[in-house]
Amino acid sequence: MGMNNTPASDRIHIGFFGKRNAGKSSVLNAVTGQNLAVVSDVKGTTTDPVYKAMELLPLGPVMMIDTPGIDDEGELGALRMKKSYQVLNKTDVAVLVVDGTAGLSREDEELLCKIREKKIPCAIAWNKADMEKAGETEGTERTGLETGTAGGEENAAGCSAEPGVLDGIPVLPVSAVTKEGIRELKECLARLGQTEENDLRIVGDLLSPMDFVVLVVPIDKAAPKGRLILPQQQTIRDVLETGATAVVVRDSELKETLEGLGKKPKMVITDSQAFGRVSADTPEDILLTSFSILFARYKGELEPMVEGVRALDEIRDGDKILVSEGCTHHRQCDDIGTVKLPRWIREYTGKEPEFVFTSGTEFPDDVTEYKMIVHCGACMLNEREVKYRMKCAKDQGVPMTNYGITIAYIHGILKRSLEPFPQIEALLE
Ligand SMILES: Nc1nc2c(ncn2[C@@H]2O[C@H](COP(=O)(O)OP(=O)(O)OP(=O)(O)O)[C@@H](O)[C@H]2O)c(=O)[nH]1
Ligand code: SF4
Ligand SMILES: [Mg+2]
Repeated sequence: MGMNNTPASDRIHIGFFGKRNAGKSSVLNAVTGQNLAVVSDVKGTTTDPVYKAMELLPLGPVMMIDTPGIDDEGELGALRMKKSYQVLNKTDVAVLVVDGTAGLSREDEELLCKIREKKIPCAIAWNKADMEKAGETEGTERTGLETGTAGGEENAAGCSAEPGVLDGIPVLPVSAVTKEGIRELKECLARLGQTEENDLRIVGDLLSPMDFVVLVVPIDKAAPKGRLILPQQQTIRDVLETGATAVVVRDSELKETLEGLGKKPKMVITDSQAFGRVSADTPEDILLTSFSILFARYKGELEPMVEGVRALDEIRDGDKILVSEGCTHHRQCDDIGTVKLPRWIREYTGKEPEFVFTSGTEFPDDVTEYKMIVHCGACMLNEREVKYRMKCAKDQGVPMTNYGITIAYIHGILKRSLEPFPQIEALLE
């Protein structure tokens, strides 16, 4: 089935937020047409974010996320709220579900503030419209969902918004029970989720049709069985899309392959871990770079990450270094972050820094205690989440870099691997 082939990190993340019992889980179920999330009249039913990858027409591959209520009480409640706010960091489109019979609350307003601050496209689902209707006098039939009309504007200050717009955010009356307004909500989400076509390429913009590119993929025990990892697949795909030729080899076959190719390749792209050997086996007149550098550039992070790695030269004994991984099940990352990287950093700096590790969705809000942050390749995180983490670091003045760039820097090959990008290479001078 095609729909499961889109990597989670490339899916548009749609998060449903709101107070307990507003009907977040119910509206999510109605939008997806599936019973994905548990619904009940007990407040606080959803205690952990629930993720579901699916195809949502007319938008395409999405990640639907149900969240715990943002008005929870007590210590456990605070923890649940924190989880919801963490989801917000990776949300591309937010749906604020409001119990229309109760109106907009202080918690809703606070969330809207955050959503605006983060510039997340948002819609308000004014839920339980079926109940509202029961209380209405006959003949006051609403005209529906004229998104963009000024009708709701005057509600901005008050708490009794009606269908229309609230501070530029569309407000849609829906009922998870009768399904009224659900189709309109879906269409609205599709509009909000449309990202500007970006023409960023992984490597294609550096190639011409019929160029040869040699990709070096070590098949060691850390490599997943029976397949290539996603960044490798995506790079091959991008090479092919350009009309260039991808030759894929292990590091052990690179030298002979280059000799036997009969044509000088435009570029060699290697896994960072094999950089040492690959650099030695690749003649100086062939451009050499790594998957992680290409991906950092693709995500717009190459420059800050290259700047960030220089903090290694200022490390002293006892300085704290945060090593952060994007997921908790990471066969392909194996012991790089926890074992090898700390060893290499100790060897390179000749110092004894203190390493602190986080993984998965944990990423500290306050990173001021760290001298630098070394993040994994973040292949499982979506763009918004990575940008959020980088912004945290930047706002607090903490240099941040990634594994691949750190490994290349420590082994003295970063400069060479930046050759295809002269402006960024210049940062190392
Ligand atoms: N009449 C009516 N009831 C609804 C509607 N949507 C949800 N409900 C009811 O409201 C209650 C709460 O719904 P949930 O979907 O569990 O609410 P939630 O926001 O996910 O709540 P928590 O997970 O506890 O934060 C349930 O009893 C639902 O049946 C609606 O559109 N109309
Ligand atoms: S690079 Fe990060 S997100 Fe990707 S598998 Fe490794 S630890 Fe997980
Ligand atoms: Mg729920």
